[in-house]
Amino acid sequence: MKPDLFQAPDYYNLDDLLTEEHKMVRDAAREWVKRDVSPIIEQAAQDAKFPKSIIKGLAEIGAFGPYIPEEYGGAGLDQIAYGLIMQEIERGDSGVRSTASVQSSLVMYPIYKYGSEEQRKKYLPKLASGEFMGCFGLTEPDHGSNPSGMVTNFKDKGDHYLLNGAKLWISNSPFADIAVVWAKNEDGRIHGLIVERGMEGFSTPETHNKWSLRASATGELIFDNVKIPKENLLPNKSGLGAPLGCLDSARFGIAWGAIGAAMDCYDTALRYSKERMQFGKPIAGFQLQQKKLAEMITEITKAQLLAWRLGVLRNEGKATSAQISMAKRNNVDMALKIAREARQVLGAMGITGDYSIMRHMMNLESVITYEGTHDIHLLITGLDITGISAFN
Ligand code: TGC
Ligand code: FAD
Repeated sequence: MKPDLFQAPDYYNLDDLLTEEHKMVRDAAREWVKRDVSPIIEQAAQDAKFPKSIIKGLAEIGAFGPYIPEEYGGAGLDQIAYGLIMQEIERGDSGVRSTASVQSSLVMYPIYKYGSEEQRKKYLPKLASGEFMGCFGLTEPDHGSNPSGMVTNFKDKGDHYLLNGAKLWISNSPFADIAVVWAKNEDGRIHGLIVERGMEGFSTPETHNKWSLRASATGELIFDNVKIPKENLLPNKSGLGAPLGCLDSARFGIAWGAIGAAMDCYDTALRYSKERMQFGKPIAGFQLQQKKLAEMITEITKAQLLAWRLGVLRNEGKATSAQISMAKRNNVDMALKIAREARQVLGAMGITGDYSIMRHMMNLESVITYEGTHDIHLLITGLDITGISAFN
């Protein structure tokens, strides 16, 4: 892997829209990625191993619960700071951002938002420090885009619940200490339950042979008559809206994160194109390469503006789920297209692990699928503007 010479593009002086705190948080994350992620991430991806050594650093830069109040161990930051942290982490690798997204928005957020005070105190500080790692179980083998059809269920057994079923494609599951699991009660109502590693009948086999997000661990959650203490039910919200509310927060983070991956691809391609000589001049001097690079920076700039405005709306409590869907869909698609174009700018070198582009490209194939596929987000926009659902 080449040394990390990343320079962040800011074509429209977007830094002027950020506060000093935003810039401080962003720069700390950027430095950490350069120092602790870039040197090890390519090997971790090649080995298909989640680099556990980065957990401490993620906690230190505030990536676990950036917007969770400080009294529960979070960083107490606003939504734009959260977005900027995700952007910087995904600049390093989407799999590392995945780990932070899941911990923050899919584990800490539901415990903070829907949990009891006892649950908040018990879990949130340990999740913020990385002492506990968590995962989020919504997707099932037969229910991906349509989670309302889930079959994982729990029965009230008087002094405990009995949980049965299975979840698939779960980020962090192979090493998570706790899982926030969505399951139906006897009335078919969806609830969140906190399942702890070590509970009898609970196992988390790893999913192997991924060509994407190789530095992130993915696995299953299997529940075979798992006894869940009653105090582990999230008491304050039920129904599909509960897990979907968590997804809003995670999708917002992805809308920012994808910009980081795109910025890294663009920056790498720009630098390479100025150095690589063909036909007696740098390839950056050819119109076809300039077209690629000019379109990349245009799309990155548009995505930055979209994310920033969405951050303002989130800070004001005004962002709708459909607005978040639009940003997730647009920005991930933008990043994937840029990764493909940037890869071509590097010619054959672009397919090697000496550069980050191909890794970003393969990672983004997962990012465009998880947290709602590209198609599902389009249908969410379609429903929002027409009032007619085209899901079924
Ligand atoms: P629908 O009838 O539309 O809604 C059911 C209830 O939910 C409410 N709702 C939302 N609430 C909060 N946020 C949202 N985004 C919401 N969207 C809907 C809605 O108001 C309703 O509430 P109520 O009170 O009336 O019951 O539900 P539907 O069954 O028609 O489904 C809609 C659809 C297809 C959009 C939804 O199912 C969906 O988003 N599907 C995609 C599934 C998905 O995104 N899965 C992600 C799994 S987690 C993951 O991928 C983590 S990857 C992590 C990483 O590594 O980074
Ligand atoms: P399907 O729902 O089977 O979709 C297949 C295709 O059909 C897609 O192209 C989709 O767009 C299309 N389609 C589906 N329905 C419609 C429709 N109504 N109209 C038009 N087209 C449609 N889930 C979790 O719960 N927790 C996690 O931590 C997690 N991490 C993940 C990590 C990775 C690496 C990956 C790849 C996935 C992860 N997921 C996780 C699962 C992810 O959210 C699902 O893969 C995603 O929601 C899509 O579900 P599916 O794969 O079953 O595809």
